[in-house]
Order: sequence, then C-alpha cells, then structure tokens
Amino acid sequence: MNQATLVLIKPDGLKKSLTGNILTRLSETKLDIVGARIVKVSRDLAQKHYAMLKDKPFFEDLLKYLMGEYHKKKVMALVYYGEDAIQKVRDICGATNPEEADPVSIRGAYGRITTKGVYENVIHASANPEESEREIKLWFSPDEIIFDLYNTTAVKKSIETRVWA
Ligand code: IDP
Ligand code: MG
Repeated sequence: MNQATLVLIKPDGLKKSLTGNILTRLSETKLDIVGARIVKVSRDLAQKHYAMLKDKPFFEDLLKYLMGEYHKKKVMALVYYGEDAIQKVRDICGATNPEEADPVSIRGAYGRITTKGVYENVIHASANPEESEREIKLWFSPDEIIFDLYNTTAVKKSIETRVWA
C-alpha cells in the first residue's frame, strides 16, 4: 500500500553536514520525495510535533534540540511517498536510542547521546499512518506537496503577508 511519511533531518544532522549522506541512505528505499522544506522551527511547532511527549522529563531539552539551540536553527523536512514508506524509512533510521541502534542504520552511524542525556539521533521519521498524517499536515501546507495527499478545502484569506521588496 502506498503511504506518505514525514522525515526531519534534525539540527545535528545539518550541523554535521550529513544531509547528503542521509538522503543517499534514504534513496535506497526507492521512495519518492513529494515535498521538501528548510524550516526554522518555532517553539510552537516543536511543541506540537512532540505533543505526545510533553510529560517526559526530557521534553524541554527535546524542544531546544529540535529548535536548533544546540546546533543550527534549521531542520530539513521531507515527505517520502511509496509502497510501505513508513516502515521502510523507520528501518533505515534505526532505534530511537542511537547507542542501541544498529550501527548500519542512520542513527547508529551518526547519532550520539550527550553527557546531558539528549538523544541526538539525527533524524525523525513518522511511526505509523496516523502519526504521518498528523505530522505532514503540521509541517506542510497542501501546495507544498506535489499532489494532494489528503482532502483539501478552499478558504479565502485576507491576511497581510510579506513579499520581496
Ligand atoms: P522516535 O523518534 O524513534 O519515534 P520517540 O519515542 O517518538 O522516538 O521520541 C521522539 C524523540 O525524543 C526521539 O527521537 C529522541 O530525540 C527523543 N527521546 C526519546 N526518548 C528519549 C530519552 O529517553 N531520552 C532523551 N531523549 C529521548
Ligand atoms: Mg516518534
């Protein structure tokens, strides 16, 4: 079954210039990239993305990590699409704890746990279809993805917006 999944190259991945290596590893899946953005992550976006972890003791550090306070203030967000996309990407990412991840996986190869206990595991990937839909809708608007993954609705907006001067 064709599925979409959200991938984030986290700030440590960008800081360590791992973008190319990670995209190359992900290309082994033969999945299609259907959306891509470089994002400066706000606290609000980080909180929404990791909302289910809000009661964890590491939550505040996790927000700072995703916002780039320990590395670079940017994340690369991608949507991959194709047969069994969610599991294929999760398999290449490896386990959450980078010290326990298969050394051949992305997290096993490039991740670390800091002395402060932050899991710097380089990449995020959606874990299941409910999560991928929620996350893709959080990180992308419909027009930023090359086809309509989900139903859309037209709304008229008359908000002030910035354009190039
Ligand atoms: P996942 O990223 O493999 O789906 P989740 O349990 O959803 O794992 O956790 C989200 C993120 O929170 C992890 O990728 C990692 O950055 C961080 N995290 C999870 N568990 C811990 C922990 O025990 N200590 C520190 N950070 C953690
Ligand atoms: Mg998760």
